[in-house]
Amino acid sequence: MKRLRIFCILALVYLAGACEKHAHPPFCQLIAIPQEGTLHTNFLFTIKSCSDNENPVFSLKFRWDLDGDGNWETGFTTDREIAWKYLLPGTFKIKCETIDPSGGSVILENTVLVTDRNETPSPYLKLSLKKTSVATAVILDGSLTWDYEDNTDLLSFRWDFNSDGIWDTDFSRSAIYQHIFGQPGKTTVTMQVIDTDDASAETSKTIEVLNTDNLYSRLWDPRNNREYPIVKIGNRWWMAENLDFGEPLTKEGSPTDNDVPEMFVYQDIISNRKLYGGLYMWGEAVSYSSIEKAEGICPEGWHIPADNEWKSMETELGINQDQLESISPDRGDPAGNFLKVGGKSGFEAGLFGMLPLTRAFSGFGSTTGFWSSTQGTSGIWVRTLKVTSGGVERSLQPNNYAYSVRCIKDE
Ligand SMILES: [Ca+2]
Ligand SMILES: [Ca+2]
Ligand SMILES: [Ca+2]
Ligand SMILES: [Ca+2]
Repeated sequence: MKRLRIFCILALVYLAGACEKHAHPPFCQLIAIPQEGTLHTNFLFTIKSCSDNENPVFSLKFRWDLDGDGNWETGFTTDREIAWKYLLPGTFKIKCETIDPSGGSVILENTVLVTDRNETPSPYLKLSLKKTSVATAVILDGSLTWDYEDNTDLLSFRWDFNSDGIWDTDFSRSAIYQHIFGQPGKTTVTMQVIDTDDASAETSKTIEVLNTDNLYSRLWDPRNNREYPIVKIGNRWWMAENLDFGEPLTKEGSPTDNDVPEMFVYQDIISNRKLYGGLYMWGEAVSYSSIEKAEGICPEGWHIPADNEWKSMETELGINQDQLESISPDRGDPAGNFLKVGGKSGFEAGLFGMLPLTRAFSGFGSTTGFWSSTQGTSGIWVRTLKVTSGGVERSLQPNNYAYSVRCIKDE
């Protein structure tokens, strides 16, 4: 009898201990981000760092009262995160009841402050060009600026074209402004926007302004989503950067007429294609067409310039009729300098070298060459610029050298 009593007492103690053990509630943290916001703030409430003595933490479930009014906004779920916006300002108590499968439960709490203060506008500025000239009007477009309380047409904008801290316009309701940057060089333009409740914000963009009286614009090539600056010399538009389109081969590779545009990239370093464009054998440049002004690998509506189109451009740069036919390396000096980076034509030819038959990249920093689509008796007409000369060399070169490509817009 005594034994049985002892056994019962032990059993009760054990069961009580077990029950007590099962009563252990889970432990978690309730984080609110941010702690303070407005009627537009998307608050994020997260349950973190859970532990539970008896159950795996993934078995815990949660339900939420997000405004402290005692009504649960959700049922029990395993989601540990909930986003919430408030319709009225105030201080809100957030409660999260956490239960484990053994029936243990705990209520976690946090508090957020919601005010109805005015939000500052979010300015967004887009420039119609990344590169421009001192002669070209650029569209400064702030129309994608937005504000929680005001429509964009109620916002006011003003501009500091050189970011010297002195506003160059008054406030105006127009989000779009046209401006000619008269100073060459890199310049930063700042737009300030103010809402009807006097909250303001600023944003800036940098633009490169070239010292040429020729007009600048841009060409977008949808084939590889590449944008090029373009310049109008005389009455024709030229690419103001080397073409960068095609599949790179290493310098030992041999391009073929295979419907794949193939090119070489300086030093076989792929990232150089962005900086210097591709180097193309002539067949690839003209897509194996022998027709003058072939579109070749140019974007639609553009083509590989004919020898005569180069000559027309050179005439604009002051090369006279007698010199046009010359094959002297110094032909038309200083027209070659006008074509180089920083030159007054805006053509911006960099001396990025070429790839001759020896298959060693050569001439970087000292020379560059551009194809024409015109064949001569013993080669292809090419234009070459050199660091040692102010001329534009016009020469016949083998079609299996690799030169840069500048496309010209169709007439
Ligand atoms: Ca509630
Ligand atoms: Ca506002
Ligand atoms: Ca200014
Ligand atoms: Ca090919």
